[in-house]
Amino acid sequence: MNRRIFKARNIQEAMSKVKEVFGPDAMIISTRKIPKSPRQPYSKDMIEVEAKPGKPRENSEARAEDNEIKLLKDELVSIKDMISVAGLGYGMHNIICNQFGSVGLLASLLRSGISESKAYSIVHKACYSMERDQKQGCEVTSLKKYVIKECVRWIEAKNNFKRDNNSGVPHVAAFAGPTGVGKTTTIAKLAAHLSLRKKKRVGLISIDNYRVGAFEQLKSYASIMGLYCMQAYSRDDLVCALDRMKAMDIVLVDTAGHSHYDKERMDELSSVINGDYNISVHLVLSATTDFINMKEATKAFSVLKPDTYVFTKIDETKRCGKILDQVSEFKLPVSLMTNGQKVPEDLIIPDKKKLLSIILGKEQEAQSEGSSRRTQKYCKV
Ligand SMILES: Nc1nc2c(ncn2[C@@H]2O[C@H](COP(=O)(O)OP(=O)(O)OP(=O)(O)O)[C@@H](O)[C@H]2O)c(=O)[nH]1
Ligand SMILES: [Mg+2]
Repeated sequence: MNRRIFKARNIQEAMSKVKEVFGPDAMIISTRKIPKSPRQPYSKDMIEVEAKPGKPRENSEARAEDNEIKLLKDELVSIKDMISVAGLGYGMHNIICNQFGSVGLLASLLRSGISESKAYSIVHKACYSMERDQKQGCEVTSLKKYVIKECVRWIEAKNNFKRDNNSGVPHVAAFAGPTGVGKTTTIAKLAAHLSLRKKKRVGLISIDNYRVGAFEQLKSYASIMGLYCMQAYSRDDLVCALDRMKAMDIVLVDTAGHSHYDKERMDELSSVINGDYNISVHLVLSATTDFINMKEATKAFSVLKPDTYVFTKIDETKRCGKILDQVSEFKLPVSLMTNGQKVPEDLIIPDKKKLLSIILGKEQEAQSEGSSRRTQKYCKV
């Protein structure tokens, strides 16, 4: 028998019954709450789960049934997904019984690294919008589309380095963030992109006077690309360096990484880059950092009034979903992402679609498909 109905008191119990009969690869077809009999109004709540084995059987009957089930593909939920969702709070029991179609979507948001509360709120709102449209007689698409729409609402991408500069003064962009997140490397990648591909006049300034060799690191990239590079020790030095670079289209300023708990260094940095020079600030965060630490770093670096986010090291995690938590908590557009150590290749200037596919993990899925594509990078600028 390919399909079977299981009755249980809760999802967890139903899942263990399904697993016992069909094994860990079982697929869940539907769930529902069993209505109470009027003769037994005080009986315990019971649920019903319809499941099938995970691997199709080789006979024609099973194949015919699988074709039928293929039509429901998006509605099928693996036992693993069901267990991961059933273990959460947030009224999951109701979602599983009343909005079964959303369980797979919820599990997939969780797998991409979006927090439980955010994933739940996205799916909940998507279900609500879909029901509202149905009630109003509007044509509705799949729930998946409503979920995507809900995710898109939170994200914004902005190519901050594209603007044509007719103002006569260079666009000055400073990159700040915790230690070792990839500020200098990102500047080198962006400088190469802007100067070699976009034919802009690019200047580099390092105000990192803490780490030994920091200036030399930036300078060596500058010499390879034939770019002008200066070091500044103070606000006055920076003003002087900017004055000498006033013929540039864009000046990229590298700052020293420091702990976001170091208030003194934060104030010092703020006094150098904030002020009347109209310097845009880009907060660089590593995608490998957990959401709590990202949040704390953002709070601390907010004294610099950042204009955009730069998310680095997305190649080092399969869970970029936390970026959605981050951008919805502290709303700023994403200007750049980086996906590797290679300069200048590993740089992405995302549009909204690209950003969403990275957040939802679609890029990584594509990357791990097939050996020829395995070495391919996400997208080059
Ligand atoms: N895997 C990976 N590594 C990266 C990426 N970007 C930078 N790195 C590596 O991260 C390390 C630190 O990079 P830096 O550019 O020196 O970082 P930083 O933020 O300037 O560091 P401090 O100035 O010391 O705060 C280097 O080994 C880089 O090659 C990336 O996108 N992916
Ligand atoms: Mg650096």
